[in-house]
Amino acid sequence: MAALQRLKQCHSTGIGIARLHTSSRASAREHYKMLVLGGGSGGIAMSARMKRKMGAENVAVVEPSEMHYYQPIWTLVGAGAKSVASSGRTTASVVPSGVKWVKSSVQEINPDTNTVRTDNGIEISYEYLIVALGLQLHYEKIKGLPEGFEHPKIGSNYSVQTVEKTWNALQNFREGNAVFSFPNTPVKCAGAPQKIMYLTDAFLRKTGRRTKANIIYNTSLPVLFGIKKYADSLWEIVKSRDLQVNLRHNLIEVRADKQEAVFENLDNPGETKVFEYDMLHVTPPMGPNLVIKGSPLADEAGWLDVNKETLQHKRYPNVFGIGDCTNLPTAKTAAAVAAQSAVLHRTITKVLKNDKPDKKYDGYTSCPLVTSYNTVILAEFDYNAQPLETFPIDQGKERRIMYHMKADLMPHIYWHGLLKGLWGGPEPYRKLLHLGMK
Ligand code: FAD
Ligand code: UQ1
Repeated sequence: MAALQRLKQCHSTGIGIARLHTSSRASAREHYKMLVLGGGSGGIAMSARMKRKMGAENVAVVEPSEMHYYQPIWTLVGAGAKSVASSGRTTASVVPSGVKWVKSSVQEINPDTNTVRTDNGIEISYEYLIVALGLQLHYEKIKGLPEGFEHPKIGSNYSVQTVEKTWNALQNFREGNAVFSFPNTPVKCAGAPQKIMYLTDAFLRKTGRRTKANIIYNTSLPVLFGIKKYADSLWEIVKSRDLQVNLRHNLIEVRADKQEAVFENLDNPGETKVFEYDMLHVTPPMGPNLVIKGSPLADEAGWLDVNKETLQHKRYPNVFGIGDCTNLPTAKTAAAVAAQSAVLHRTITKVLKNDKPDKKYDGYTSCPLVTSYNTVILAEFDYNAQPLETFPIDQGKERRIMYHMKADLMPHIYWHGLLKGLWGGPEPYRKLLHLGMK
């Protein structure tokens, strides 16, 4: 109950899953050469890189949450293959030593005066600013949520408060419909809404209940996945495992007391369809961070308006962006953050020397599409929606080795590589592995 209360509070205040802090230990010093907003994947990776570049005493990161989560593992937590505890570490342990952690929430960004105001009224000025505020989840945009999560049979891998509810619902499934949704907004990790469907299918087969289940994926999109090569593979899987896919279906209401989910048909406005469920997995609508949306840094839609090659802000040259909060036209993932962190490091190095940024971000992003408890299709692609694969094998195929990469190797790369500012994505390995190949 308390957790759900917090979920409601967080969504209305726009702090995502973060816990609110009313006190800050911001020191009397309120100016930093490099100020980083947000201590998630991008914010911590850039804090580590900036510490190396200019010394810890010149860098501060503003982040209200006591805990830092490795969100990609929540797909496996929702399916009972990992514990939620394994996904979190304290923020104190991931902020690079010596870098100032301002434990509060940014309320206002004023790039014309180079200042930021926090929720406890502190004004911090900066010479350079990196914005890494992530995106916001909007469960409340679906009628009946988030309070519907108080009922069983419903879960969501997208929030730490609801991810274990997915596993509960899966274990308690008896017969009927298992329904999975994909919202009518941009999302982070666009594969995650269907990964949990494949894991559900696998779990029900393993436990002998698959014949009693209709597995239904209702997506707002007109496609199963945005990149043709991987979509083709996924359609094959969907057909061979008897999974029902309904395109252009958008979840608008959950009647959790009756175990009913209401979808609208986006191709026929006004037409709605009610699905009874014995298990429902919700991927919430998502949108830009409201602090950015309310600032001069936003584009028309509210995302941070950055140059898609250099990650420098289009109008404020001392402001930079990384990750889910930006309007970079690629899929929002931690893999993209990794590649962006290397480019941004280089851009800032050049800007500090009054040189022109030279390294260009190609839109690299990756989505390990978990298709069972021991297989993954490793999608990797760029701005042109073209596969940009690391390994010289066909990654459109389901592979066991890629599952181990996702489940066992990637968390280490995240905690000890990306967050330490040492992992800038697989580009160097891709080049090495493709030596001599066209
Ligand atoms: P985040 O890591 O979300 O960090 C944003 C930070 O900003 C948060 O710590 C937040 O507390 C803070 N913040 C927000 N508002 C304020 C404020 N006002 N003031 C101060 N701080 C604030 N990616 C992959 O690469 N591979 C995957 O397999 C994968 N699977 C995923 C599965 C799921 C279920 C989910 C939820 C995500 C998955 N992702 C995956 C996506 C990945 O986790 C994100 O894209 C990545 O974490 C984005 O990093 P970020 O720094 O932009 O945002
Ligand atoms: C990656 O770099 C990354 O960031 C740390 C992820 O986030 C968890 C990923 O899921 C993937 C797939 C990559 C890309 C890495 C390789 C080795 C292909």
